Amino acid sequence: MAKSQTILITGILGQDGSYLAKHALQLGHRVIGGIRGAADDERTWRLRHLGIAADVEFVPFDLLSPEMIDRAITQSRPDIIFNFAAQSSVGESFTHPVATAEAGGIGAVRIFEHARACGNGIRVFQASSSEIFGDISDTHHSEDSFFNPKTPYGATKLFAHIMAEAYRASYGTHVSTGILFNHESPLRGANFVTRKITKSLAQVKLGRLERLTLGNLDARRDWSHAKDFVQAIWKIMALDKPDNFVLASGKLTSVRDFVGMAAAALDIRLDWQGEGLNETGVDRRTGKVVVSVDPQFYRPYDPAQPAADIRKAQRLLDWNPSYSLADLVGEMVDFDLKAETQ
Ligand code: NDP
Ligand code: GDR
Repeated sequence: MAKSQTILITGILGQDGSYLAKHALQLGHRVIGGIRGAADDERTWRLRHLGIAADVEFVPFDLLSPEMIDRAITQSRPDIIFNFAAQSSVGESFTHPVATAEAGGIGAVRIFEHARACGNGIRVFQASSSEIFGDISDTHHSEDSFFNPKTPYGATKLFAHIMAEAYRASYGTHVSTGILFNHESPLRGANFVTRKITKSLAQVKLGRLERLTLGNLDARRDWSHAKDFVQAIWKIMALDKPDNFVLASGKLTSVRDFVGMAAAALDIRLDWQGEGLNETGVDRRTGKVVVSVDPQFYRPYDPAQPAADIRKAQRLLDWNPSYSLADLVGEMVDFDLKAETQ
């Protein structure tokens, strides 16, 4: 992508949209962000943190509004659309399944349809998710695995994923997908487990919070840095042929171990005691319980996440994650400690 292009990013106020906007601006492209509601200081905090809020143009955009989708794309005339907008919380999809499906499923198809209908070669990136794998017995998840999601969020993302393939096959539309495993950063929403952990433990360290309460400590996830994924996503969109790519680190870590790493980065030595709902993390120095389990954070269904197979991305994108999990945890903890003391 040598010449300057117009990039439309839906969900630009979220974690991935913000990092992608920064990446595109650094490369000299024009960035237009689709947002619902006002671009006020509170909602643009990620763009402001990255120092790019003034460099981005905004258009009104809501996945639930066909008119707004059409108007945003017609007015922006983008070369590439990065569709990051979605109700992105798996937990929340259990309480809002219809809104999750309408936005992440039908909303995505409306974008593909616009790209097809305008016929001028708009490229679209669709953010698919490792949640589309669901309950499968393969040891490694690749682009060709069987998909068997069991959460409303996962089913929604699979619908959009398969529609992306249908648009490629049926109409030749340039729609690529990233089957994204978990990726985190200091800009991660505090409703996701990693940021909840780093933010809460920073508060515990500063004496502002008694304890961090979590759900399933045994859940394992493949956590990468969002910045690494943005690099790969950009490479996907530079390929002449649209395709699907699994992006991940290939390493699984439990929520319990992530808590241990974040605590260690804050110089808190944790001893785990008890089991199940009675499990606690005790600060060895003070003897106080600083981590406990609360059933309200358990999900009705929480599929295990087996290891990812990232060989296709390694081979065709010449990509590998550059951040270790320890680097990621350290960066998140530093950010939260600083934010809490400002
Ligand atoms: P975030 O939750 O940080 O950002 C999602 C953005 O979507 C928010 O800016 C939100 O806007 C916007 N949005 C939500 N609903 C609508 C709607 N109806 N119309 C328009 N915009 C809407 O997510 P991430 O940046 O972490 O993820 C980006 C994408 O990648 C998402 O689609 C997510 O499902 C997917 N994904 C993410 C992974 C991860 O680990 N981060 C892994 C796999 C997939 P507002 O600011 O107004 O709330
Ligand atoms: P996930 O991320 O569901 O994988 O979806 P999340 O951080 O919400 O949960 C990861 C695992 O941690 C367990 N968990 C908790 N989760 C939250 N949020 N809060 C808690 O208190 C808690 N305690 C334990 C969960 O049960 C789960 O097993 C993310 C999102 O970014 C999706 O958009 C994306 O598609 C997937 O990653 C891949």
